[in-house]
This record gives sequence, structure tokens and C-alpha cells, in this order.
Amino acid sequence: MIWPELDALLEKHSSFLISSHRGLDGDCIGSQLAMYWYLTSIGKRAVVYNHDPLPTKFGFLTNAGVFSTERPGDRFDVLVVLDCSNPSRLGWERLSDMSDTIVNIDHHRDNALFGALNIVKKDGAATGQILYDYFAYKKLSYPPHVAESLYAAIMTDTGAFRFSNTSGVILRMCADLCDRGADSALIYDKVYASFSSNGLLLQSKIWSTLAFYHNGEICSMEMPYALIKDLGATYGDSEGMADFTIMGGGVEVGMLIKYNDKETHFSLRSKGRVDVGKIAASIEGGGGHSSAAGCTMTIPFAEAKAKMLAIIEKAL
Ligand SMILES: [Mn+2]
Repeated sequence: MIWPELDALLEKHSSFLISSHRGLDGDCIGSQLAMYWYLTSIGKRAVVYNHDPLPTKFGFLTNAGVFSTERPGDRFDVLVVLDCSNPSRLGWERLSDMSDTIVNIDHHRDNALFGALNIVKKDGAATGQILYDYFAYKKLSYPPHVAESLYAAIMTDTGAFRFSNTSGVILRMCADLCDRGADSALIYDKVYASFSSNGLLLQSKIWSTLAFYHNGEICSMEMPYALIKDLGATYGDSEGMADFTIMGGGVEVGMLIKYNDKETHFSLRSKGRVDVGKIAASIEGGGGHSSAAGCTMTIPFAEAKAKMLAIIEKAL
């Protein structure tokens, strides 16, 4: 049981820096807020710092204002890294300048176990699930806004309870979070149904690139990063589009390709036959889950796309 170790470490120290991966998603946001609440509730100093900003659609969450992209100038006793398989995914460097001790809490199976304490539940649906279990172990009674953060974390990493990582355990957990005050309809509405008109316009442009390969088993969509700014949209508006690439019957693998002159990023999705986590991990810096993963190639778009198509076709 690793919880007593975590207890001891959190008790012993007084200042904590909380951070997560680039391209903030619901799980990393909700988990950071839950950890921030817990640490401050036991009288600790906690600061939340991420390379990328909080997507505006998550601004409704209580304490959303603690998210900062400004690197703190001081040191912390402990760096708590949540939902992040590898320090390189933080997007910021010189971790040892910030703290000597790292606590690593995550559910990615390719987690590099880079912490002094590693709490990695590889079969977990979300990092929010791990924190839920910790709070349950502590028999904590927490306010509705913390239940809301944990619910948002688990909801987004299960694709609103549609992905195969959704289970009875997860649904019972989320039922309990609703009993504790999480408003499931409101959270769904804020996260999935609150796009700006510019955001929807961006999505329509991405949809217009829809293409199929390999007898319809591979589906792709594309977006030059510059399009976001051109349309007055935000990065968050393109988040979630990758999930649409496996909506077609007969499609096995989907990819959303985002690119600029220097690099080409792939958000990969699979219905199960192909392990896209393995494909992503075969590219340096890439990784993820068997059904959803990501990687970046530092080569131009057309070349990168052809290369990825060949890799997927081989896996099929
Ligand atoms: Mn996650």
C-alpha cells in the first residue's frame, strides 16, 4: 500500500509545486485542482504551474484562477507531477531548480517512474481516479467543487463514459461524486457544449480535411497550427476532434494531424485492433494509451503523414 508513503511525504514538507503535461486536458486540470485543494486544506503552500494555459472552457471550475504559466522564482520542497508520463512532456525544464523531490502520480502505462515516489496505476482510467481513491483511503469529506474537479477529470478521460476504460467501478465512483455535489449535466455542458462560434468554425475547417485510407480502415483529419490564430479560435477548440476520426464504421485507426513548418503532431485513436500507444512510443517522445496516444515528428507535414500512414498500415 503506497498511501502511507504519500501521507508521510506530504506531512513532512510544507511547500508544493503542482504541474502537468503540455496541452492541458480535463484529467490533468481536475487532478491538479483536487491536489491543490487537498494540500491547502492541510495547511500547506501549493502553487500550480504549467507550460500551457488553462483552456477557457475549464474556467468554470472553482479555483481555476490558480493556474499560471509563469515560472515561479522560488524553490519548493516537493514537485507534484500529475497525469504526466515523462518529465519531457511537462514542456518546461530544469526541474531540479524548482525542487529536489518529485512525486509522480499518473495512469499512463509508459510512465517513466521518474519520481522519488511513484504512484502509477497503469490500468487506471484517469489520474482523477487515483486521487479519488486516495481521498477515499483518507475518508475525507470534501466540498462539492472538489467532487466537481474529480468528476471532470474522470469524465474527460473516459470520453464522457464512452471509452472502453469505463467500468462499473468508474461509474460508481462518479455516482458518488454526484452525491458529493458534482453537477454532471453542468460539467458536460461546460466541457463539451460551450464552444465559441470561432471555435466551431475551426472545427468545420478540420472536418473539411477528412480523408480515408487503406480501404477505409484509416481516417485522418488535419490542421495547420496557424489556422487557430487565423480564425480567432483557441487551441482547446481543436481538442476532442481526434475522437471524431474513429467515428466511421469500418475505421480502425484515426489520426488528427496538427502541423507547422518545423513539426508534425499526431493524435492517434484506435478502436482496439491496433495498439496506437505502441505506435506513438516508437517515435521519440511519443506515448499514451492503447486506444489514444500522441507523438510528434520533427519533419514536414507531407513526409510525416506518409511515414505515419505506412506505420499504421503495417500494424493493420
Ligand atoms: Mn489522464
